[in-house]
Amino acid sequence: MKRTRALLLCAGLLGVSAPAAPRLVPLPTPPATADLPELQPEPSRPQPLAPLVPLDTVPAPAPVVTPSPPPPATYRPSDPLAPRQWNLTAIRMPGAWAQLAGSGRGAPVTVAVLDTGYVSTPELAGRLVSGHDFVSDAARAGDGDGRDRDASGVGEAAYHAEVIGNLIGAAHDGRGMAGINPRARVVQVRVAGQDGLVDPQDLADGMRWAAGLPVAGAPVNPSPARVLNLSLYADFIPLTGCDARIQAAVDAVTARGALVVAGAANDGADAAGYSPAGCRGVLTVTSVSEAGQRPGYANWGRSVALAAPGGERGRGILASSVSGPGGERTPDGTSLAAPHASGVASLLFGLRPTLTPAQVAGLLTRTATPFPGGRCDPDSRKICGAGLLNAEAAVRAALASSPSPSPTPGGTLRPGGVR
Ligand SMILES: [Ca+2]
Ligand SMILES: [Ca+2]
Repeated sequence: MKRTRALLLCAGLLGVSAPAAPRLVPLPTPPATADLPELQPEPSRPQPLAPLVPLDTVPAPAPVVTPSPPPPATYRPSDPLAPRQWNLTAIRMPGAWAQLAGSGRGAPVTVAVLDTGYVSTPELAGRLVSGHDFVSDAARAGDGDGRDRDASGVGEAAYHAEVIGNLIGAAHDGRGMAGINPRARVVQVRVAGQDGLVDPQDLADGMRWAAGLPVAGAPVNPSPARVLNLSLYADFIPLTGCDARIQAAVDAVTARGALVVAGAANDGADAAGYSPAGCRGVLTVTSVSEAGQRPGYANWGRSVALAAPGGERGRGILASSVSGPGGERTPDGTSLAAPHASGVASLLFGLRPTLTPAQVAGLLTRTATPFPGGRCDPDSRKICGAGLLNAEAAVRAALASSPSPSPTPGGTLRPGGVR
C-alpha cells in the first residue's frame, strides 16, 4: 500500500489541524555578542526542592548528610519567546533546569534528528552538525542526486527538522526561543525527501549511521548520537505493524547504547501499525494539549510510552525559525511531542552516561505526571502511556540513581515503559 501524502508528523505540515499558513512574526534583532550566557537563577524565590544526591560521589553504605547549598527553585531563560513556551512549563523544565544549571551538571550529549535535513540556525550555533543525506531517490530528493554528504534540507518542509532541533537544544541566549537542553549537540540526518516521504531503507540506514554504525557508501559518523529523534514514520509500506528493517535498525542502535524516540503519528489511530512507533524498544510519544488531553490527530494505544506537548489548532508549539521567511512558528503534531522526550533523555544521559536506553526510557515513564483524571481521552481505548513527561522528576530520579555502570542493590533501575 502506498501512502500518497506527506507523513512527517507535524500536523501543520500535513494541513491536518493547523491554520492554513504558519504564523510568522519577525524576531527581534539579536544582540551583538555571540557568547551564550549561562542560565540565570531567578532571584528571590523560595527553595522548596528536596536535597539532591551529590553527583560525583559513590553512594555510601550508610546515610551521610552532605552539607551543600540547596539549588534555586527554578530557572527562567531570558529568551523573548520563553514566557509563551507553555510546553516547557507543562513538562516542568524550570524545575529540571534548576537542578542542572546551578552547578553546571551534566555532559553535552549528541542527539540525532532524522528528518528533513540540516538548516543553519543561530539557536544551535557551534553545536549543530550537518550529517548525511540518506534520501536515495533522486527524483524525490530535490537536490539533484541520491545519497550524499550534504544533509541540507530542501524546500518548504525543511523547517520541520530545524524546529525539532531547536526545541531540543536552542540556546538560552536572550534571543528567539529556549530549548530543553541548551548544551545538546544536534546532528541533522536527512531521511525525508522534498515531498516529506520517508523510504524505510533510507530510514533504517540513517538510524544506523546516526548511532555510529557502519553503512555502506557513507563515512562513519564522527558524532554518534545517544538519542535518535524520529518525528516521522516510514512510508511505502502497509501500516499493519513494525517493518522488519526498522525493527532491526532499532535493535542495532539500542544495542549500541542509543535511545530511539518516535512520534506516535497524526492519524488519530492506534500507533501499533506504524514504523517506528509500533516497534519494540522504541520510546513512542504521543501529543497532548496544554490541558493534558489527546488532540484528535494524535495516535494512541499500547505502543505509546508517554505523552508530551504537541499542541493543537490555535495553540501549537512556539518555535523560532530561520527557514523560509523566518520568525516564529507554532506547528502542532506528534512531531513536536517526540523532541520533548528526546531533549529530556539527553539531559539524563548527560548526568548518567552509563545509563542504558531502557533505563532512560524507564526513568522518563515512571516519573511521568498522571493525566488529569487518570486518562488522556474519554475513550478508554485511546490510552497515551504512562502520563505526561515530567522533566523535573526525571532529572531528580536520574541524580538519585547510582552512577555505577552496573546495577547494584539499592541502585538498580527498573527498565520499563519500553515494550
Ligand atoms: Ca542528495
Ligand atoms: Ca535562544
